[in-house]
Amino acid sequence: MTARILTIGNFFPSVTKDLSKTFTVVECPNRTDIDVLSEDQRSEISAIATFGWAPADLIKKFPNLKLISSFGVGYDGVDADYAASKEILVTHTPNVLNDDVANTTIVLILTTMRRIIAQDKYLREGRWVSEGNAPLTKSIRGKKVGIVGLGRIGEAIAEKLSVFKCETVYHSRNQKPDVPYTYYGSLLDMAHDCDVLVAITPGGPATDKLISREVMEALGPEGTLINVARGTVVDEAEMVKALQDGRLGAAGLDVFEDEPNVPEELFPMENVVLTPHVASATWETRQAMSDLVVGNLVSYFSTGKVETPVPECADIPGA
Ligand code: NAP
Ligand code: 8YV
Repeated sequence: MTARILTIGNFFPSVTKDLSKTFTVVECPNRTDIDVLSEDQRSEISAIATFGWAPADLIKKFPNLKLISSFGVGYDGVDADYAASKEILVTHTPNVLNDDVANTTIVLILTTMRRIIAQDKYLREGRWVSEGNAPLTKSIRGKKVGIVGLGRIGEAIAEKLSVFKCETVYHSRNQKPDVPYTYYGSLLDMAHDCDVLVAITPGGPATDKLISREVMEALGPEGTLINVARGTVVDEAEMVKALQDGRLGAAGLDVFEDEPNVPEELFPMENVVLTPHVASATWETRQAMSDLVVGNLVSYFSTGKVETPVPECADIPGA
């Protein structure tokens, strides 16, 4: 009997097509479809492909699960510790998205600092004609940019920033050997010294509200906050207040605490640029991520080894 794979969510058609060459695919486009599966059907599932969602309660429903292949590099919605405790492997899709996520970050920095959305609106409203030239904005050149989380994507952002002649510094729990960027053990000190702060850490409890009111106030009225990590990494309610009061200068945000809901107070703010969690959302990158979701499944069931396990599963056979 071929292995049965459960797909949760709307994957590219190529994913179902590729998986069907080797496996029997059970599709659940909506999470509620899972409730319709009988106990027998659930016990036949050997692996799950999912968009970053597999809490312990879901994992418990599948007694013969061997592998969770998650789409996305961030897997804060997958209970990897619980999975590992049950010898279930978890994989994710690192590296293939570094370039597009870093590009989106650069676009957000520039769009926010140069007020491109507001400038476009100024022109369309006829204000160039009626009021003359639009207000001046801030240059990125020579600015100090603090990266919170100099991992795979953080490093890609730092490399791209060098083209703009920025001074890049970083904060993470561990200092990295062999990187040409100044390390700050204290996030607060780094925020105080920076013009721009870029959050690009994982989500989850360890980074919950890491960008606190104090950090935003240290960044200050002239500072720009960019969040491409997870909404939970920034204290969103405090961010809204800080932007309203002018204690924080500007923000470029791709991720939010309660997606797809975004605080409406942000909508009229011309110093804020909002994108709907699209940092990796190009056809090319999403195809590469899809291929890796499939690749991990095919590799596991044909060789016993996966391509890109998450660190929590390092000790499980196949990782
Ligand atoms: P990575 O290589 O694992 O890098 C994560 C970095 O964050 C590391 O430098 C890590 O260093 C640091 N970090 C982790 N916990 C921290 C903490 N509590 N305080 C300070 N720094 C901490 O991951 P990646 O591939 O670069 O991806 C990073 C994240 O970006 C993903 O997990 C995801 O949340 C987000 N992302 C968002 C999008 C989007 O569409 N907006 C797309 C892709 C990824 P230390 O361990 O030394 O602290
Ligand atoms: C994903 C992301 O596309 O990789 C991540 O961590 O946030 C995005 O690239 C998104 O999570 C959709 O599942």
